[in-house]
This record gives sequence, C-alpha cells and structure tokens, in this order.
Amino acid sequence: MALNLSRRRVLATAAALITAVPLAALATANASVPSTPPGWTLQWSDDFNGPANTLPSSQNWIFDLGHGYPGGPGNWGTGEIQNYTNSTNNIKLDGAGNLRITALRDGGGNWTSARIETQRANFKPPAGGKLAIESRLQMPNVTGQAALGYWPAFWALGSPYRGNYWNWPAIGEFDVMENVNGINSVWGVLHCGVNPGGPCNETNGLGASRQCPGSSCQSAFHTYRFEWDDSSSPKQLRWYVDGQQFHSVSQNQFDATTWNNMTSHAGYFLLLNLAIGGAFPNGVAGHATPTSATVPGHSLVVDYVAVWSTGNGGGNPTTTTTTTSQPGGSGWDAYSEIQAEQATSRSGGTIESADGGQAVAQLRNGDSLRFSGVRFGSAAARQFYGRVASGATNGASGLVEVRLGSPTATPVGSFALGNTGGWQSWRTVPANISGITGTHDVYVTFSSGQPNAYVSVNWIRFGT
Ligand SMILES: [Ca+2]
Repeated sequence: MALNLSRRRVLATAAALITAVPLAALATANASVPSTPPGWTLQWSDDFNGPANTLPSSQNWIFDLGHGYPGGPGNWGTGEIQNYTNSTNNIKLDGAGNLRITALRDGGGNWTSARIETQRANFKPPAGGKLAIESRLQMPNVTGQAALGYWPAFWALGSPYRGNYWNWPAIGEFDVMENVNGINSVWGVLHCGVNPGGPCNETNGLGASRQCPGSSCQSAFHTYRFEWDDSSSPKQLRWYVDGQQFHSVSQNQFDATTWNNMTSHAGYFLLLNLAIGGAFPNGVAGHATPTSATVPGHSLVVDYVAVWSTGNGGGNPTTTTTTTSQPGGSGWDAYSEIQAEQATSRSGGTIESADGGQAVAQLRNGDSLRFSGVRFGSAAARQFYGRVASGATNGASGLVEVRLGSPTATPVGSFALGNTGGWQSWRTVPANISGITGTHDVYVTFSSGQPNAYVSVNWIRFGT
C-alpha cells in the first residue's frame, strides 16, 4: 500500500504477465491459524472467530476511519477515494471464522469500505531470529471492468508512523499482499528510505509480483507470508504465496542508515484494508478508477492473521520481540521501549505477566515509577507513549503523568485513562510533551480523584 503516487513501472511489467485463467472456484471456507512449527512461537493471531455480523475484536484492532489519519495526509496518502467506516455493512465477522471487508457504493456514488490496524506495534524478530507474518485470505471475487479500482491489501508499517504520519517511507513498509483491479496477481513490496527515489526506488518501492498458484487470487483463498530474517547473512526480507517465495531483498542492498531506520525501531503494526481507487489501480488501468462499470459489494475475506517468531537461543520470544531500553551505567534510551517492571524504583503496583511480557499492574493515585538517567539526546522529544491497560470500574479514571527530576515537579505531559476494555486490553496511548533534550531522571506518576487502581503499565517510550 504505497502511501502515495503510483508504481507504474512495476505494474506495467506485472500486468503484461497476466493471463487470468481461474482454475477453480474452490473458495474453501474457514480453516484456522496453523499449528506452530517446532522451534517457533506464536506471537499473536486473530482467527476471526465470533458471532456473525459483529465487529472484529477492538482488543486486537484499531479502526481507521474517514479519509485519513487526523493530521495525516489526505486520502490516506494514496489517492484512494472511499470513506472508511466501522459499520458492520463494511466490516464484520461472518460467523464462520472469517473477517469480511466489503466495499459499498451509495446512490450518490460515494464509496465506503474499512481499514483496521493492530493495536500491537512491536512486531519484529528477536535479535538473530526470524519473524513471520501470515494471512490466509481471498481477494474480492470480481474481475475485469467490474473490478476497476478494487485495491485490497495486507501490509505492515513501522511503528513510528503511528501518531506522526509524515515519516514515510523511512520507517519502513512491508506490503505482504497487494492487488488491484481484480488481476490474478499478488504484489509484494518494500518501501524504505526517502521519497522520491532513494534506495527503495520510491515511489514504486522494491516489488515483485506473480500469479496465485493453482487457482486465481480472486476465486480462492491463498496464504500470503512475509519473513524478516535477522539470522541470515546478509539479513533478508522474503515474500511468499502458498509457500512459494516470489520476492526478497537483502540488507547489503542498503546503506546502514536506511536499514537501521526501518529495522531498529520498536517494530511494526499490521493493516488490512480494501481501498477503492487511488494511484495504484489508476496506474495499472491507465485511467481513473473506479468507473461506472465498477460493481460494489465485493469483499476481502480474511480467515486469519498470525505472527510467529523463532530464534534467540530458543528462549521465550514473547519477552524479546521488542527493542528494550536497558538500565545500567549508560542509563535508558528514551526512544526505545522502557519496561515499567524494570523501573529503577517503584511505588505501588505489582509486577505481572501481561501483553507478551511483564507489566506493572494495578497502579492507583499517588503511585509512581522512577527511571534514572533517561537519555533524550539533542533532538527534542515531543511525544510520550504509554503501553497501558485498565479494567477500572464505575467510570473511574486517572492521569498518567511524566515529570523530570522530581516526583513533585510540574508534569511535562500527561494523558487520561479510563477502562480500556479490561486489565489485559492493552493499547498505546500518546501524549504531547514539551520538547525535552539531554538526560533526565523520569518519573511517571499516577493521579486520580478516587482510590481504586485504574491503570497497568507495560512500557513507556518517547518520540520526537
Ligand atoms: Ca478463521
């Protein structure tokens, strides 16, 4: 899902290869997340099991709404025209173990559809290990003129994009599956570096495509997989359809800065969406899409999404999937995840297993965490992020505050938190802070007008 403009060169080549002869309309219904192979660990998954005509879990997914992120590029940076909603007309479970994202057009010619992204934004391999991102899905079952403008995608964006929206493509984008205009082909693309040009040849990105094996991408489910291999030399990114590799890039294609900018941050979040119109389908069609011939009502059908990891000596990868800021003689890196349970000192709360790691649970008014020697460097930090959950009842809420140097100093930033859907319903909440540079003792303090626990904290970090 290139965030802007078109990729005509890649596309023209790929389009010329299309012969689109669906072999079968076997659309097998729901399977489920495959069993985890020996040596691998399931990091996260959603099987989309649940009652028919309900939304997918908000514990797993964020619903992107409208025509862009608040403060981000218009039309999601791609020129796509639809309005994203969280209506079950556009996005729902089918009751048979699948998620359906459906593009609709109203009597006025206005298109609606849906786009979701994972709450988790820290998918990356353990150091020296591998990460696999996989989905089994069926593209909208529509081809030819009726499919003009359909643009389904399963993809990942670097976590620093969330809340910033203007740092693409340096933070990295992995397009595991993209398709336009009902063509029997999957595109896999890496976006990185600078736009235009740069090491990823933006705005095209570094991509490849191929027909779906056996039956067409539109007529049947296929399995789309991306692997980030931090264990090979050189390190490598690989794309697969039904187990057949069709694209790869290697670290030695890039300068160190480009590679580090897309791999050394906290990790990636995953997205599923069905766009209508925009630069990619327009570029392939050679004209604007959709057209009056485009037929609404077709769905991207997703059986599951799963993320596995392996490596790091076979230890428990759930504690090694993120870049963790470590205390010690050199203090903490403000821009990596600072684990709450590793606080230099703590007042209140209890350490519990949570959210794929550990967290300080059940914090209440008057509690605090101290992190001694957090290094912000010379670029002013203007964002604070807390990975938090709350099962607070009866409408209780409170503040999560950041202070420098003293637990009673005036807060440099804060956010309010009430019930997130439960004590294990984790979300990353941002707050603006005044520009901070240098090295400071950071205090996270908790303030509420009522006595009960209202927040658990997994980690904190800062951003520029
Ligand atoms: Ca399923």
